Amino acid sequence: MNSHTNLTQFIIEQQRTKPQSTGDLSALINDIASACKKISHLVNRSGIIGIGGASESENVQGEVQKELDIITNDVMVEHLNWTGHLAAMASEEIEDIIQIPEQQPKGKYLISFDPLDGSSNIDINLSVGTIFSILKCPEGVTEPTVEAFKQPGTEQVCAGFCVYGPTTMMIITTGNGVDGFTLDQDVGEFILTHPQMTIPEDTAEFAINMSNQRFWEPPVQRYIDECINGVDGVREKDFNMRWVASMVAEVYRVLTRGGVFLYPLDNKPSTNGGKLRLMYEASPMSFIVEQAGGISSTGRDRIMELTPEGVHQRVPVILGSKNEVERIISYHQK
Ligand code: AHM
Ligand code: MG
Repeated sequence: MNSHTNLTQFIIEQQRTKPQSTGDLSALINDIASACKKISHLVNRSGIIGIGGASESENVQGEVQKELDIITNDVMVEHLNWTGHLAAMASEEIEDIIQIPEQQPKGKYLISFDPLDGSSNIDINLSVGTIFSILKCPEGVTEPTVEAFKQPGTEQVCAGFCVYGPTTMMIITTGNGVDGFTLDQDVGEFILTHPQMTIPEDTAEFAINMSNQRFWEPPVQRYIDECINGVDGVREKDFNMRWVASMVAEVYRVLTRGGVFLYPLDNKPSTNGGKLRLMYEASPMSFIVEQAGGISSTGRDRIMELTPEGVHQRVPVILGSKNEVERIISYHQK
């Protein structure tokens, strides 16, 4: 492949390696990429066109929605509900499953997405993103309900995210490693710039919201204390800390230079067992992280093996560099 391979070429070339492939998944990934280009444009122009603020509504989880949360959800739905590749959709912003309109053809896939992750960062001009997870609709299911989505992360056929930062990037996996594409704004194409991304096994960088420290369990308290003690403590090395409050930016950093990202179990009344949602945040990010050689766990269970109990179920997330996440898991076992 030359250095100017674009996303369309890349997925068609991958599709040709699987003779039984119908091309449906490739077409669906292209549809998602089109939606993400539109979202990138809207995010970029949000201040100018006056859509950067809060809306008057709350989502199902009681969070005040940003105008862009609602607009980007509509962009995803409008790009995906008529192309014939999906049987149903689920979104962070919508309580129930989103059905395909009756007049449109249905396809064989299900998608879950967070249309604008990290949207609290919009006002302050930091990175935000879109996360998605694709499953096969179970055989024989023509009217999918939430039950159809209750599949463990190991059943994902594709996962990805787009980060709208200094450049817009799309990161995807279909189970053959992780590839990163940069949006060339001049020609409107995602160009393969980061083939086969891998997460270094070791790191000296952690990311956690320290303001929640008093709510954490002892294993996480212990791990972070040891990092902070640096060369003077048992780890005998100094650690660096980052917290962007935008999972897409944190996972992108981990994919690029390693690190560990934690949104752990806590006893904060508002989160009730973790903040991040399994179906459209934790599960797709776990697929990507594992495909890049990292580990993703709740501290006790491999996130990829969890079957969602509902669309908006929350789980603790600890992911990143292999040796560091293994250490944190071992602290949970003690
Ligand atoms: P969101 O989907 O409503 O944006 O919430 C998810 C985000 C993650 O991107 C990020 O890791 C986390 O919330 C930040 O939470 P906090 O504000 O507690 O630091
Ligand atoms: Mg989110």
